[in-house]
Amino acid sequence: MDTSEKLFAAASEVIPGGVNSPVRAWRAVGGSPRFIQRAAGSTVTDADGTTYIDYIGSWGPMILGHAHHKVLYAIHATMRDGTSFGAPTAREIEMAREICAAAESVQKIRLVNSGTEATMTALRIARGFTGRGKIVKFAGCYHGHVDSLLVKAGSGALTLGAPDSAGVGADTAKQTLIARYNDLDDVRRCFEEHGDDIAAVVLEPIAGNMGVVPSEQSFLDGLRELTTERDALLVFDEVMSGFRVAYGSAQSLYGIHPDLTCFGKVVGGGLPLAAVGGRADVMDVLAPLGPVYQAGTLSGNPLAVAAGLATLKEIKQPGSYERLEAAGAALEDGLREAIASSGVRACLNRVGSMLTLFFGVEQVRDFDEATRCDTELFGKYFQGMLARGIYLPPSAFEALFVSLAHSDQDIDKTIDAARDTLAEVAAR
Ligand code: KE4
Repeated sequence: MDTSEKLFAAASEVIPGGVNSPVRAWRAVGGSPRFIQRAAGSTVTDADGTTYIDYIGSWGPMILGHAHHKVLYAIHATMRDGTSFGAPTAREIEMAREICAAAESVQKIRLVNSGTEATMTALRIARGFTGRGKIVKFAGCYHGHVDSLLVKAGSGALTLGAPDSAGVGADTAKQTLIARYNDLDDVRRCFEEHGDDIAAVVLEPIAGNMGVVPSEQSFLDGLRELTTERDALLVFDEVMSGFRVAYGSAQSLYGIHPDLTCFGKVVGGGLPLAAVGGRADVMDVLAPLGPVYQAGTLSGNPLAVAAGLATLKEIKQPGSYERLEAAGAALEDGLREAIASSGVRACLNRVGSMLTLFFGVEQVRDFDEATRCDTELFGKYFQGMLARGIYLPPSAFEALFVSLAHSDQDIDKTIDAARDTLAEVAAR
């Protein structure tokens, strides 16, 4: 047994499944998860000292690359004055102003500690503001482990083949209506059947949790029109796409103003920070102003806000998103060539620096098409790439993330590894 295997055995005695988040257990791809000891730039190094080019990037936050000196400095300079006060700080105003300036639709925000908290709060705000009970979500979208959103969920739930979690009460699930992603008629059906009781429609404007599946412009335009018409709120879950696909997030690419937006990952720079924000009249239902309660011991934590601000300041520099687009495009082109030369049936969806390779299918526009992909072949591809020093998300239903730290050499090495791995799996 190597060190990671020994650590996994030890972890499994005291942590369910040996991990603190299910997708990390590699159940979908086999083998024993690598226990990571350190990371820098585009690489992670495991407990045996093996270094890999990393495309998980902590599932999105590491857009600058790991251990960026400006982020580390910001954390270090902040922690000398203490780590948490449970009281307001000036830095939280700076973060709130930065998010409001970046996203036109956001007039006020509340900082929380995780994407799950952000989406959970967004639903409660929507129900409190509208006085209605039902929520429309889309099969394959994942919004964290909120009870009412763990219905036909993506990400780790889908990876483990459990898109509907146990433990979510039937009454709760009844309040969640499921529609097909990129299918406006399906949403209209929900409103025809439950229109006056729908508080909100929530979605990832660029889905990353059934693999990367971007919304179509007409779909989002239609959702905006329909929710406005029916006095329901439009909630964008940009926990993954926020500050990832553009500084103005996905909503700036589509020119849509949702009523509420959830942010996470990049906005915290790798520390626990997320946010829910939007129209001031909607956000003002939150306590202590309004009747919708929400709270958090570590909300707006000084270290997390400092790490997030340092990350946003750096990614905001001119040329950052152009570099991410160029690196993402180079990787996409190389992977497409490798697929073509291997003869393996696969398709690839990409938006900027987030992309997914789907095996065994020609296109993926929604959950049904995503779930037809060949997850077994993905497992073989994952292991082949790992053996060649490339560390991919251990699930066919996740996004691969390129960071500013990924060099042209990293991309070239990844493409070479993919070419060899695809040839290997095609030969089997
Ligand atoms: P967290 O509670 O994990 O911070 O955020 C939940 C969440 C909400 N919305 C979207 C669009 C998300 O992608 C996520 C979390 N993403 C997964 C990976 N796809 C986190 C990784 C994990 O669960 O370990």
